[in-house]
Amino acid sequence: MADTIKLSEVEHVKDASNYLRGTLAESVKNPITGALFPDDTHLIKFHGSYQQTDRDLDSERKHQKLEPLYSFMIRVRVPGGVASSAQWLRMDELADAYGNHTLKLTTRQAFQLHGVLKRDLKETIQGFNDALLDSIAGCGDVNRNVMFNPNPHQSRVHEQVYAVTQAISAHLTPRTAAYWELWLNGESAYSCVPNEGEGDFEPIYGKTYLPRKFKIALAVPPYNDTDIFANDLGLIAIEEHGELLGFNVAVGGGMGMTFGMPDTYPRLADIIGYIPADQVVDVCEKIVTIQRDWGNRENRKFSRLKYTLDRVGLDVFKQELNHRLGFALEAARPYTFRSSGDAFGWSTGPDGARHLTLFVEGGRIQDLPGNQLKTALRNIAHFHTGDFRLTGNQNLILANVAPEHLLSIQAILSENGVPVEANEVHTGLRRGALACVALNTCSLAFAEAERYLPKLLDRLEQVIRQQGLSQDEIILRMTGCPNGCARPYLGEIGLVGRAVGRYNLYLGAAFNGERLNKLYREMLDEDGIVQELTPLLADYAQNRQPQESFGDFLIRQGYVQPTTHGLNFHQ
Ligand code: SRM
Ligand code: SF4
Repeated sequence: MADTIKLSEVEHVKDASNYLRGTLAESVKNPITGALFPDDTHLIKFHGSYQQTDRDLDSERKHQKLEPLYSFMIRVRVPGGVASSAQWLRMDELADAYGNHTLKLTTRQAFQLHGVLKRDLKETIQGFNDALLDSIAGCGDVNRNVMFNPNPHQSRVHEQVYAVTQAISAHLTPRTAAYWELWLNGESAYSCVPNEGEGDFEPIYGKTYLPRKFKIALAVPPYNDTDIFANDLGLIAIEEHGELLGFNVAVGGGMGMTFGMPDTYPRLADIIGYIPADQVVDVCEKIVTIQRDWGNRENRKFSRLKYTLDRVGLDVFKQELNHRLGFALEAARPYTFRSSGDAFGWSTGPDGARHLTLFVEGGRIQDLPGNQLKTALRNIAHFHTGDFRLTGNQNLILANVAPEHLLSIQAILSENGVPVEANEVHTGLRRGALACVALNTCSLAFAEAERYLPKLLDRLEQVIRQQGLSQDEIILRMTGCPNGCARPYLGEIGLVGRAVGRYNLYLGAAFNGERLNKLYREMLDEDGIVQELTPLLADYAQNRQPQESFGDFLIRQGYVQPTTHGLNFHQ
């Protein structure tokens, strides 16, 4: 007799939910509390939202015998990160009307609104639906926002890969009608609404969806600006004579781990072969279904595809994939990644169109004294005829700027104190830095990240300038816990929160996103971080070889051993 499987609690909730409906309708209407019923807190994730509390106020409210200040984060999908001016304006309005007056550009090219009260959830979702945006599958055990940086200045292949990105995203969007019923009264301006009779049938996912989240990213070499190896499924575009031919397929990436559990680890995806472009959607579907059938549904700590792969072995996985496809993957084709960051400032595309990549610290669109970024972008969106492109590094491209708008865009940014050429204002260290949200909204944060990193960088930049490294690109990534939302294990410098004001320091990832870093020191406070990094940066400034990146240098000098696979990350 087969062993009895003890499914995790979330599996039961999904199973009983009638395709993600649960009791969400009643929960949302319940006026007694700002929260949802417990089971619905799992289900609302599939609708793109998390129930959160304001952690800055939790203890004060407890003291006053009040329930926590519940509010909701809503993650709005933007496949490939491309949003129109009208969509930008709508998100800006909604942040003011229902959110905390800021927009977060995430590390997966989505918009996040924070601080939306339960009573405003419906109006908010209807608000972005009117602008043809949705939050379905923003979170939850499904395929998430599909990443691709369609850097408009680069090539025609980027346009072709962007079309593939949209096709994958649409194909893997859940078919349940629950989202449309609950938030949109069964109506939608948006084309993804299920056809009559389809809404209670999930041809790809089935009624319990996937064991865990699933992530896909695409990239066109030499730019790995979506960190494809951090994804469950990464697709590397292979081109010939400026035309897209197909993709190398990489599987099993993921960042999350838990402190004190060495059998959890970050892992980079392994390349398993090549497929022609017209088969890519099918390959994505089959990989998703293998994970649906083989992924661990008992313990969510081990549910991601990376653990499935290390359990069954890459060869068995490949055989199963070939079997489900009915053909074998070809041998992977050669490619080279050079970098994983963004290039800032004005650029010109092959068609002569002009684009401006702006540095957005921590991905947060807000007005600060002396830097009114939110206002500037709102004013630009009123007339900009091109689009707004969110990058996987939390930055923003104003793409396809009409020639007659160039000067006015420049003027608006400068009036509002927004630097146009980040290279002239910030060090390479700050420009390449990523920080996750962490406090005050993330319930899993042990330490600050987005709110604190700018201050830490003020100190580190002094060292950088003293050492003459101002314009050197060095990748630093900080998170408030080991889950890895800013992909810290791909930082040449990775800082991961252990406790309030204390971080583990990881070193030695590759500049192009092809090697993980390694633990160097634990539980450092701010002085400790600066003291540990100062001699390393000085050594780098004096003894590096031409073109040698900081991560490679640290390994050559023996400060850390290279991590060659997730399984030896902790060694
Ligand atoms: Fe993440 C959970 C924020 C990208 C790995 N992530 C969370 C939650 C929802 C906390 C929670 O579960 O209660 C955070 C909400 C904070 C808040 O207040 O907004 C959160 N993750 C984010 C964002 C907003 C970080 C940011 O500052 O940009 C990113 C949203 C991406 C998006 O638009 O979809 C974000 N999260 C990532 C990434 C990066 C990526 O995908 O390239 C990772 C690492 C890659 C990976 O998935 O392995 C990531 N988030 C996690 C994990 C660990 C998953 C694991 O397999 O162990 C969790 C915790 C979990 O799922 O249990 C998590
Ligand atoms: Fe929250 Fe941790 Fe993700 Fe940061 S890394 S947003 S602290 S879950």
